[in-house]
Order: sequence, then C-alpha cells, then structure tokens
Amino acid sequence: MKKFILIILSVIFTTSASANQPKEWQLGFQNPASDGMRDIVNFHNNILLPIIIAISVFVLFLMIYTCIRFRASRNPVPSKTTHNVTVEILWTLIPCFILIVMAVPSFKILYKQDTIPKADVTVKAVGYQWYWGYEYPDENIIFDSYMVETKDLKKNQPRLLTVDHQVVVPVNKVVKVLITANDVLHAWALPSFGVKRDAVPGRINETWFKAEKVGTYYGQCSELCGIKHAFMPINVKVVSAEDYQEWLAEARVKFVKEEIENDKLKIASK
Ligand SMILES: [Cu+2]
Repeated sequence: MKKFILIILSVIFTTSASANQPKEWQLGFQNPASDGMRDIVNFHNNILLPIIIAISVFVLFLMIYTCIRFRASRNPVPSKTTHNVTVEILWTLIPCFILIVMAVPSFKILYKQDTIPKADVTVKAVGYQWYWGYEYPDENIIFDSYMVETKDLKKNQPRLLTVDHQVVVPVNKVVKVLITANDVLHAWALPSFGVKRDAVPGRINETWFKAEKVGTYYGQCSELCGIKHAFMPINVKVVSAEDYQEWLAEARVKFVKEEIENDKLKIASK
C-alpha cells in the first residue's frame, strides 16, 4: 500500500517538476519551453481533457442507467421501440458541435506553428541510419551527432538520450530547423518545444521554435527507421547569446564544412 501511494505521489510530482526529458512514471507532457508547446499543453488541459472526461462520465452513466432501468426482471414484456427522430437528431448534432468547439482552437495552433517568423538561426537536421547530421548553413558548420553508449555515459547524462555533439542554439531567438533524410524516413522531434517533423529523403521540411529557457532538451527520432531507430536521440542545448557566440567561434574551426571552404578557395584562385 505504501509503495502504491509513493507511486501515485511520484506521478503527481514528476509532472509538476521541471522536465525536459522523459521522467519515470511520467503522466502527460514534458514541461513546455516554448510558446508553441505552451499553446498545445493549454489546449490539451483546458479544452480536450474536460471534454473527454465529460463524455466518458456521461456514457458510463447512460450504460449504468440502462442496465438498471431496462433490466429483464423489471421489463417482462420487452419494448419494441426502434426509432426516435428527436434522439437521433440530437446524437448527430451534439457530437458535430463538440468537434467544432475542438477544431477552432486546434486550427489556430496549427496555423500559428506553420507560420515561420524571420529566423535568427537556421539549423539543418539530416536523418541517417542511425544518427543525426547537423548543418548551420549560414555559419559553414557541419557535424554528426551520435548517441553515447551506456558504458560511456558520464554522471547525470541520461541513457539513450545523450549524444556526443549537441545542437547549440541561443535562448529567445527564432530557430528555424530544416529537416531532411539521407536514406529512409526519420522524424525530428523535441517534445518541450512542441516540434515534430518528418525527415523525408529528397525533401526539406521546416519547422521552428523559440526556446525560452537555457538548458538541455532531449528528443528522439519519431519515425520507425530500422533496427537502431531507438538509438538516434536529439539533443538541443539552449545557451545565452554570449555563450552561443563562443560556441560558434569554436565550432567554426572544429566543424568547418570543408567543401565550402575549398569551393571558396577555388573561386578565389580563378
Ligand atoms: Cu530515425
């Protein structure tokens, strides 16, 4: 019993504690770290959940009521009723009305997410079997991001979520993410930012987010892409503007995209 209470308590508290990665016994979403995700969480908590609960309770009540009120012992001669126009119109119109109530705010959120504001930083994510490759097209940076094996994890690094090279982005800036794949379908997903887009070979999908808090955020490939689908996590490190400049300076040297450099040299020597 004590264990059961502990489990219930942990469920309640893990959902309220700050989370940017999955927690044990988690129920519900990870804490939002962007405006877009906050919209989604509010929509779910304030509109969808009440509707779902109300419908479930109502249907349960109808079933219990029917079982008692129309039981065989109380109705020795069964009713032969087959149609009731009023009831039929009601059970068509009321669900339509409920769907419209849900659709309006839902479309608002969809359109808001679909309109990409002017980007401050552009990152290109390429899905490979089985890791992510990243490019900063404006900065001439390119690198691959592999999962860190369990045996190589350092303290506080989450298993199956840690990568060797994180995507680094500045806080409170619009980050546009171009997403594609090189072999099969993958999907780039980051729950705290409410971001998930398919990575399709030969096509570029785009999405965006604006991180509000400095921190490390974890996501995973969200399209079944083969045997190591579970082992290509996504790490985004959100840092202050100064730290971002510092990282850029380092990354421009460490992760320089040589073909572009070579092309530039070629053009210069002509
Ligand atoms: Cu994948």
